[in-house]
Amino acid sequence: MYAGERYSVMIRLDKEPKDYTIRVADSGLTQIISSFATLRYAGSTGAPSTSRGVINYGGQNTTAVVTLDRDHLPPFPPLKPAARSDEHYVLHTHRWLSAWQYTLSGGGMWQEDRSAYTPLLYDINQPDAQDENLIIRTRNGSWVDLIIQVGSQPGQPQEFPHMMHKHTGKMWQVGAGEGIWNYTDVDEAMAAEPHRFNLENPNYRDTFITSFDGPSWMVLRYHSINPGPWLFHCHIETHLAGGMAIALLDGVDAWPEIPPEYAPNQKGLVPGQPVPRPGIYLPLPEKRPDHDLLFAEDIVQEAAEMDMVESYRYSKAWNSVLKKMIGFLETIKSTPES
Ligand SMILES: [Cu+2]
Repeated sequence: MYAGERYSVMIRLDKEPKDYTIRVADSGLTQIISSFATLRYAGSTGAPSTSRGVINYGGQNTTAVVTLDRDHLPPFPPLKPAARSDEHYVLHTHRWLSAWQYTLSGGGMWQEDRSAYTPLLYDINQPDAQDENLIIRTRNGSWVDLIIQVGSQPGQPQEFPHMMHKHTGKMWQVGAGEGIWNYTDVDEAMAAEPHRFNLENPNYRDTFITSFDGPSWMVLRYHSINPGPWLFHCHIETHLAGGMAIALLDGVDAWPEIPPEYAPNQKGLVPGQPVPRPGIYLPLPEKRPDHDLLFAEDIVQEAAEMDMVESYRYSKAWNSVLKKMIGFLETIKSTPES
C-alpha cells in the first residue's frame, strides 16, 4: 500500500465470536512502524483468539499468505470506462534541473504555493492558467487519457515508483507497458499492443503507481464531469514539494460563476449583509462530559500562569522601589554633614 492509497475491504465473519487482532505493518525501507487493533465479534466474551498472525510487526510473512494482486482490483459494483477517449495528453515525468526537483508534465515544476494567492478557480484567464506546461484544459463531459511516461530521459536513473493521485474523481488504468510511448493516440497503441490494455474490468481508483524497471508508460482514462481546477500530483510529499504536479482545468466550458460572497477577499460573506462579529456567529462546540474537566484544568492552568506573570511584575516593581530607596539612602550617607 503506497502513500495516498486507501482500501475498503469486506470481511466474512464466519469464525467463532472472539476478539481478533488486526495488524498493520510497514515493510518499507523508510520507516519501521506498525499498529494493531481488536476486531470484536458480536457475542465475544472478550477472550482473545488463539489464531496466529500472518505477518509479524516488521511486516514479514510468518505463514503462507495470499498477497493482494494489485493489478486486478476491478471496481465493485462493476464500472467500465468508455471504449474511446476524446482527448489525450502525454506527460513525461522525471527529475528537473536538480536532484530534489521534479516535473510531472516534462515541461516545468509546480511551485508549491503556485496559485495560492490567486486561486485558479477565481479566474480561468489569469497568467497561472495560461501555462501550458502545468495546465491541462478539458471539455465538460469529454473522456480524457493521461499517458504517464517514466524513464524517457537518456540516462535517467532508477527511481522509486510515483503515486499518481488525482483530485475530485477516479480514473481507470486502461493500459500499461514497457518502453517509450511512441503512438499518436491510445487507439493506435491498442491496435499495436492489445495485450497491454484492458477496457473490460480495469482498476478504477484515484491513485496509481508507476512502475520503474526501465522506461515504462501507463494510460489513465477519466470522464471529465466535475468542472473546476483539480490537482494531479505525485503523492510522495518530497516529490510534490519538488514540483511534481499539474492542474487539470476540467470542463472549462462549463465552469460555474463564482458566487459574489466567495470572490477574492469576500471570505464567504454576502455583500450588503451585516458583517457578523467574530465569536458571535460561530456555533459553540458540542459540550461533552469530559470537556468540563478539560476546561476547568485549562482555567486553573491559565490562572496559575497569570498569577506568575502578575507576581513577577509585582516583584520587579518592588525591586525597583527598593533600589531607588537604597540609592536615596546612599546619597544621604555620602552627603557630608553641613
Ligand atoms: Cu513521485
